[in-house]
Parts: sequence; structure tokens; C-alpha cells
Amino acid sequence: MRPAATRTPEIGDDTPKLRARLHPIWDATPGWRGWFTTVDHKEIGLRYIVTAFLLLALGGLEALAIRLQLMGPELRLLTPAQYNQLFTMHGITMIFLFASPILSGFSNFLWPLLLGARDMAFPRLNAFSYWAYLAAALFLHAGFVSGNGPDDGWFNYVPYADRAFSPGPGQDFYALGMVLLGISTSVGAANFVVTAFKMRAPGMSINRMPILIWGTLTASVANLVVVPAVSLAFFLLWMDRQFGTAFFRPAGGGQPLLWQHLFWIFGHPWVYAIVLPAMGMVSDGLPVFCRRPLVGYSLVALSTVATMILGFGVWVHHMFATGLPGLSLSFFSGASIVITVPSAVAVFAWLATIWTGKPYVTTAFLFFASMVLLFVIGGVSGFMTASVPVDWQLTDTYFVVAHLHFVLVGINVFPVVGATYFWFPKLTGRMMDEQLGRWNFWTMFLGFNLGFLPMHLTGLLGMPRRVWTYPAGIGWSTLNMITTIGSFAFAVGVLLFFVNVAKSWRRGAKAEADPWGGPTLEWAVASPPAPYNFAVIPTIASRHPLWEEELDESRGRSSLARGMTLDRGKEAITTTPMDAEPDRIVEMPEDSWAPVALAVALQVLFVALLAKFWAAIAIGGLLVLGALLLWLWPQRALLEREPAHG
Ligand code: HEM
Ligand SMILES: [Cu+2]
Repeated sequence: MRPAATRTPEIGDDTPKLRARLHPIWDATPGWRGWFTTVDHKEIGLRYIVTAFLLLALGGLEALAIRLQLMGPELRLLTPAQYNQLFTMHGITMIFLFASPILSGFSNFLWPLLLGARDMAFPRLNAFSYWAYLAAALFLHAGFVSGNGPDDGWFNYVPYADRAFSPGPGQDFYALGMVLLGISTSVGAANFVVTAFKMRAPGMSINRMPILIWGTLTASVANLVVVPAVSLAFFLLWMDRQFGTAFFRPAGGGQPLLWQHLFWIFGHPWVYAIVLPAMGMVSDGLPVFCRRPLVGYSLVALSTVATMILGFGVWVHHMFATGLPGLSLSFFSGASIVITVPSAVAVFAWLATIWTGKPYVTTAFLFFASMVLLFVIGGVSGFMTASVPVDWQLTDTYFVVAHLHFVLVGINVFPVVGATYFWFPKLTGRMMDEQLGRWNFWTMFLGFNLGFLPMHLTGLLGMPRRVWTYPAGIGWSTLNMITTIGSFAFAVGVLLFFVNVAKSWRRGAKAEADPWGGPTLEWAVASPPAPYNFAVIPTIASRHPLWEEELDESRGRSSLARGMTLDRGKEAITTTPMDAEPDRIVEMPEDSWAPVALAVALQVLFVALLAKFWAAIAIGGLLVLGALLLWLWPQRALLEREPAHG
């Protein structure tokens, strides 16, 4: 054990002199070196966001190709093989490479600002999780680009995914890519959990955390529990394929259904992991435009946690048609119906917030408010398929495709686009164009509904999902045409969004610190924030530090302009998990090559594994070890000090 040095943190005012001292300590290394070595959560968050949006565009193009092929009956724009790869890559790209990373990006950027902290708990791990995500995205797309994409749908069922039916390397790209991505997700999740419990500003007790923190925290805990299941599943699949093991092969004593269990034990909680943080964005953003606090803060926070806990016990609703015993089906059906209760709590809280507030309509408000509607539509179709006999009728039809898009686009894409309008000033220092924003919103909203509402009907009329084409004269043609038109309109809406981002980033009006009059800490710092975020560590006395005068909700007042200065090095304060009492002064890491080096080393290793090229695997393994050594090399500077109390 290290001897605990004790030191009383200096208390001071937020002065230009203090800022001048902090700036060189926290500023990133200049130039391209800094680009590769930075560990600043804001820079990493922005990169996550930009990368994820680029992948959204890619996944969208994949979807448009699908929709062109389905526009009319008997079309031959794509071959069946291309079609299979396209819908598989579309699902993988959207679910794994967009929907989750985009939330990590926003959380990365916003968390320390919301928490009154100078950075995440593990800045180097944070940088690594981004680089590993990028590596996995490249890896997963490399197969597709070279014509060897996976083609078994995003949930990749055996036996089709096994070697006998998929001899090419497509499934290996998918399997190994997912193991690599799993590393990124897991370290990111660990970082969020520790940050939530250790990096909150003094006084921000657990019942004062913004809902976005609750959302990403619960999602991260879930990820830590379930990502190992899917990484294991994909690893075992790779073993079956490459080394003749029989985990999923009945002939060797294995179980094809084991794949489905391992996948969905992960898969269902994961769908909550990609909506709960987005619901958090709405819970924090919507009230700002209603000029009142969120109705039912505690209930919404608890419903976030309850959704996640129940979410661990519903995975079999993806397997209702597999012939499992009736008794277990009824249990999972019941659980799936119960899980709608906490979601309904959140919906009523948002409605009550709008109803009792004085809403002023901005583009961000429109995206947040419309999410509530889309969520209800997606929730109702989910509720329907939670009932076993209904699901037997509807599973693997376009009804399910409609359901999953209402949920994913409604509760992920809409909130995220709203969040971009809302936090853009903080991200870039500029405002987005509101005029263009309205066009953006209405094309996306109307296009989406035009495209995806009719899919419910297509499904009820019996059109299966994942079919490459369909005959004329069975009543599916008109609906498919409408869906394709709606999809393109939606895509135009997304394009307008990208145009607005690009334009506003360069030429948007300069933003003040708090353009919307928000209540939480990120609005207390400059837009964009200084490298150290907070010149003095704030002390928090309520849930809405910036609304205390108007609300008078607690007797104490938060102190934002006076607090610990922590300017003797790259210092931050950690606090206790529940009450956020000051705990330790920690020295934060400098910029470092280790994260990017480790990600590159892993990339080499995974490419070598894919090629089963033993010499390269050995080299890759050594590179990984080398990068880990570089990372873990003891540094005297990273010392903790106990603040002396009293
Ligand atoms: C322009 C926007 C989009 C369009 C036109 C679109 C269209 C489609 C279509 C037609 C399918 C069914 C393909 C088939 O079964 O043959 C599909 C599947 C899917 N989509 Fe989308 N989609 C869009 C955006 C999204 C987004 C934003 C997400 C997630 C965040 C998403 C997630 C999925 C998933 C998970 C599947 C299932 C893939 C599979 O069956 O393995 N989509 N999409
Ligand atoms: Cu599910």
C-alpha cells in the first residue's frame, strides 16, 4: 500500500489568474501528436459522435439499397446474396456501430460536465474504447467491402452461421469483429460506472444526478453483465467454425438453441442499453423547454433501473417460436408485459412535464416530444408481440421490422438528433440553424411515419422479413412502394440534419454559455468548455444548480464560482459513491500513446486470427503485451492524496 499523503485542497475563486494556470496543465498536446494521444473526454466524445453519425449514414445507404430492391415486385436490382449481406450489415451497423456508440459519444462529452468533474475516471481507457470501436468498425466493414460480408442477419443464428452453410469468411469477420467491439464496450462501461460513483462534484448526492447519468449508468452496468455472453457466443462460434468444436452442433453433442440463448440474454438488455441513455436525454432536455423540472424525477430514475432489471428476464420473447416448453413461454410473456410498466411511467412523466410546463417550441423540443409519440407506437406493437400467440403469428414478418424501427428510430435516432440540436452549442460553441431545423424535423418525422407505419400492415398481410423479393398480385406492392417513398423522404430529412451540422459548425451563430437557460452544470461552463471544464470544482446543493433562485427547491445554494482550485497539477477530486463527500485528490493522466497503440496491436492480432496465420498471431500477441506494458508502466505522478478534513 502506498502511504497516503494528506493535503488540504485549496479553496479559491474562479479568477482569470487561476484559469491561466490551469490552461497549460490541461491543454492537449498540439498538432497531430495530440490528435493521436489526447485523453480529453470532450475530444473523445466528439470523435465518437462524428464516427457514429458517419456509420449511421452508411447504414442508411445500405437501407436505401434494400428499399430500392423492395420498391416493386420481382425486381432484380440486387442479387439475393447481396441482399442478404445488405440487411445483415444494415442491422449490424445500426445496432452495434451507431445506436450504442452515439450514446457513448454524448455521454463521454457530457458526463464530466453534468457531474461537475474535470474528466472521466479513466481518461486513457476512454481513449482506448474509442480507438477499439474504430478498429472494430473497420474490421466489421472490411468483410462487407471485399464482398465477404456476413449474411445471416444481425442475430446470426446457427446452424446457418456455421461452416457447413457459410463456408466463406463472412461469419468470421462478424464473430471476431464482435469480440473486438465487446472489448471496447466493456472498458467504456466500466469507465462510466466508476465515473458515476466517484467523479461527481461534492454535494451531488445520488438523488441529484441528471437522468442521463442514470440512463448511461444502468446501461453500462447491463453491458458489463451481458456483453461477456455475446462475446463468448461469437468466440465459440468461431471455434466451431475454425477448430471443429461442437458447441452449437447437435452431431457433436452441442445445442443450436444455446446460440439463441447466449445471443438474446445479451440482445434484449442491449436494446434497453441503446434506449435508456436516449430516454435520459429526453428527460433532461424536455424540461428545459417546458421551463419546469421533470415531473417525477425519482420515479423516472427508478423506472430506468427497474426497466433494466426486468430487462434481464425477458430474452425468451425473441424465441417464442422455437418450441420451448409452454410454461417457460408464459413466464417470459408475463415478464415482457410487465416491463412496459416502467416505460409507461417515463411516458407519463414526460407528458405531465409538457402539460404542466410552458413549452416553447424549438427543433430540439420537437425531436424530444415526437419521441414520446413514436415510443408509444413502438411500445404498443412490442406489447402485442409479448403475447405468445400473437407473436407466433407475427414473428419474422414486417410487423416486427416496423416494431423494431419505431423503437430504435423513435427512442434512439430522434432523441439523439434532438440532443445534437440541444447540446450543439456546448459541443462546438455554435448554434444550429433553427429554420433548417424545422425542415429537418418535419421531413424526418413525416418521412419516417410514411415509410414505417404501413410496414405494420405489410406484416399483417404476411410479408416475411429478410426476403429479397416478392411476387406481384398478392397485395404487397402498393404498401412497399409507399414504404420506399417514405424511406427516401426520411433519408432526405437525415441529410438535412447533416447539412445543418456541417453548416452550423463552420458558420453558426456564436453560442453563449447557457443559450436555453438550462438547469444543470454543463450550462455553467463556456461553450465550448475550457480544457479543464471547471476552473473551481463546484459544490452542489440541489438537482438544478442553475435554477435555484427561481425554484428555491432546497435551502442550500450551490457554489459554482468558489471551490477547490486543485491547480498543482492535472488534478481532480473523487467523492464518495452515495453522498459525494470529497474523498481523494487524484492526479489525472497526461496525453498518452498507449491507448491508440493497444488498439492497433489488437487490430493486428484480430486480423491475424481471422487469417489463422500463426506467426502473425504471435506478433500480434506480443504487440498487445508491449502496448499493455507501455500503459501500465508505473508513473510516480499518478498519486492519490487524501484531502484533510476540517
Ligand atoms: C433510412 C432509414 C432506414 C430504413 C429505410 C430501414 C429499412 C430496413 C428494412 C427494409 C429492413 C428489413 C430488411 C429485411 O428484413 O429484408 C431493416 C432491418 C433492420 N433495421 Fe433498418 N432501416 C432504417 C434505419 C434503421 C435504424 C436507424 C436502425 C437502428 C438504430 C435500424 C435497425 C435495423 C435492424 C436491427 C434490422 C434487422 C436486420 C435483420 O433482420 O437482421 N434501421 N431496415
Ligand atoms: Cu427483447
